[in-house]
Amino acid sequence: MIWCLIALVLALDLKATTAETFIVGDGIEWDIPPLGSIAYRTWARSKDFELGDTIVFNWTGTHDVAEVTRENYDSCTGTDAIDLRQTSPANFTLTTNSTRYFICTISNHCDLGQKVTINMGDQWSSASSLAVGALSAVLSTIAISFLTFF
Ligand SMILES: *[C@@H]1O[C@H](CO)[C@@H](O)[C@H](O)[C@H]1NC(C)=O
Ligand SMILES: *[C@@H]1O[C@H](CO)[C@@H](O)[C@H](O)[C@H]1NC(C)=O
Ligand SMILES: *[C@@H]1O[C@H](CO)[C@@H](O)[C@H](O)[C@H]1NC(C)=O
Ligand SMILES: [Cu+2]
Repeated sequence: MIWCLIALVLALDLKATTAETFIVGDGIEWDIPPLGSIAYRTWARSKDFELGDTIVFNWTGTHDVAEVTRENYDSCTGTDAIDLRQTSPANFTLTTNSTRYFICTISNHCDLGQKVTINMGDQWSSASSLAVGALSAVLSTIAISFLTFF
C-alpha cells in the first residue's frame, strides 16, 4: 500500500518535471502541409508544451525555419527574423514563458501554411500541471503520514 503511494507520487513528480522533445508536425515533419496551416495548428493544439521542452524542426528538401514576431508571422515576413536556422534538424528549447512563432522563409511556403505557433500560456496545460502538482503534494503528505504512523 505504502509503496504503491510512493510509486504514484514519484510518477506524478516525473510527469510534472521531465522535459520532453517534440518533432514539429510528427509524421509530416516540417514541410508545406497538404491542406494548409490547419495541419500545424492542429498539431500544436494536441501538445502540452512546458518550460524546458524542446521542439525539433526536421526537414528534407528546400526549407528553413525562422523564429519571428507575431506581426511577421501573420504577414509571413521572413526578413528580420529573431533566429534563422538553415540546417535540419533545428532544435529550439522552450525557455521562456511566452508564445513563439515560427515560419519557413523559402518562397511562399509560409503562405501555403508552413508556419506554427507554440503556445506556452495554454490555460489547459497550466491548469493540468497545477492539478498534477497539487495531487502529488496531497499524496506526498498522505505517504509521509503513513511512514510516521507505522
Ligand atoms: C529527420 O528526418 C529524417 C528523414 O525523414 C529521419 O531519417 C530522421 O530520423 C529524422 N530525425 C528526427 C530527429 O526525427
Ligand atoms: C536535436 O534533436 C534531435 C532529436 O532529439 C537530436 O537527435 C539532435 O541531436 C538534436 N540536435 C542538436 C544540435 O541538439
Ligand atoms: C506565464 O505567463 C502567463 C501569462 O502572462 C502567466 O499568467 C503565468 O503565471 C506565467 N507562468 C510562469 C510559470 O511564469
Ligand atoms: Cu519551406
